[in-house]
Amino acid sequence: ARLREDLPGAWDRGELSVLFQPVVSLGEQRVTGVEALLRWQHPELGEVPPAEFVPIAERAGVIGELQRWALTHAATAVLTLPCTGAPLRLGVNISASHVAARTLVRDVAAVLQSTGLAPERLILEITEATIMSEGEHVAVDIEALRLMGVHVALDDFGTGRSSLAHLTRLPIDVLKLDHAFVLRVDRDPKVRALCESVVSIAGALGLDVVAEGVETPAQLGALRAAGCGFAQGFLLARPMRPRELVDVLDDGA
Ligand code: G
Ligand code: G
Ligand code: MN
Ligand code: NA
Repeated sequence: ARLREDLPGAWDRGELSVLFQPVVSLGEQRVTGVEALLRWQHPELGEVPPAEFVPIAERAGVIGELQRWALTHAATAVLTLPCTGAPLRLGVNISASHVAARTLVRDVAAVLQSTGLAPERLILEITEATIMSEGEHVAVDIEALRLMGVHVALDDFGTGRSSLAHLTRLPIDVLKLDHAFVLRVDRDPKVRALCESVVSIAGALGLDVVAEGVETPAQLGALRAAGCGFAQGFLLARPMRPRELVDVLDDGA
């Protein structure tokens, strides 16, 4: 009840922030993008994780407001970063009820307009459950976003009801291979074979594959061997403030 009461307006009180976790291209060996991850510093309760407050925002009917703040804040921060190679891409997580609310297209268009971020640089991270479950208009809205030039990533691929057959029908550009696969890719030959198949099918469909939650060199090696194009995880870089990101970008990762 406490969080439910305090969340609305937390963004206007300066209690929310966005961390950015680098996404590394394994081929180019450099940071090609970042994933924006929300943080809430409650004045009395301390840090509240997004897994806790995002569902509260959904139930309280303020997910649109929260997400507009997050999108605007993240886009603005990314536009201040130095850029040597191709412009950094920005991944933003979008929750199911925001897609269901049907304000997503309008909200994203407004943020692109107000910040000046090129649509091609934005990747909306949506879970398969969301893409599949919300009925007819979801496909229509996602298609409208893609027509604007915005990219869509299938988040947490491999959890829930994912299937390779679905991939041919989903309106997506990027596939984010769930942490659960990455955890076992270096030790379990079956998981390794599965990752190789996913990478190969994704390639045939023109999708980029990002491995999530890479924590060890052995995992990274196995993913590289499987042909995975991009990786993200504590081994490569933690979620960080824009100021810290500058150093990672300077290093060329
Ligand atoms: O950063 P962390 O691992 O604690 O994130 C936990 C969950 O919160 C992840 O599933 C992530 O997708 C979600 N999350 C983080 N930032 C946002 C956001 O801006 N919007 C939504 N809808 N979810 C977010
Ligand atoms: O659901 P989604 O994929 O958006 O969640 C991303 C979450 O994964 C973030 O909360 C982020 O903090 C977390 N994360 C990022 N890198 C790692 C990692 O290497 N290991 C683990 N366990 N979590 C990670
Ligand atoms: Mn994500
Ligand atoms: Na994910």
